[in-house]
Amino acid sequence: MDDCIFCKIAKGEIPSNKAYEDDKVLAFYDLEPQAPVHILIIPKEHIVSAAEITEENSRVVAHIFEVAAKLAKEKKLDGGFRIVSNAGEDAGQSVKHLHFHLLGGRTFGWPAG
Ligand code: DGP
Repeated sequence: MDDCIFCKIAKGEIPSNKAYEDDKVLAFYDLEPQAPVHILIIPKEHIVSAAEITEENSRVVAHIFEVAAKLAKEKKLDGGFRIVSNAGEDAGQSVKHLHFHLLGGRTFGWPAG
């Protein structure tokens, strides 16, 4: 996707503060952190949102959760953490490339905050 900002970040065309990278996924620090630790984990392939996860592309989602668990350990989020994926307008998804927010380092309200 030529005009997708997260595709550009995944390709290194736009710089990011990386937390983890391999051939399938990239994790980088959110520009507008909502918690002491706020990392975005994205598939390198363009998937619009969680609404577009299928049998064909879901393997990378499992991998993203493995990376999230590894990062949570690395960042010592021993008290807990939250993983959020906003999908679509009602959820406030602002970037139309599947991403998972890994948030930690504070306590969280439910369902928001
Ligand atoms: P969402 O609202 O769920 O679509 O989250 C998108 C997040 O992406 C939001 O927390 C801000 C972050 N973000 C947007 N553009 C950039 C960028 O260019 N670099 C980084 N590091 N984060 C970005």
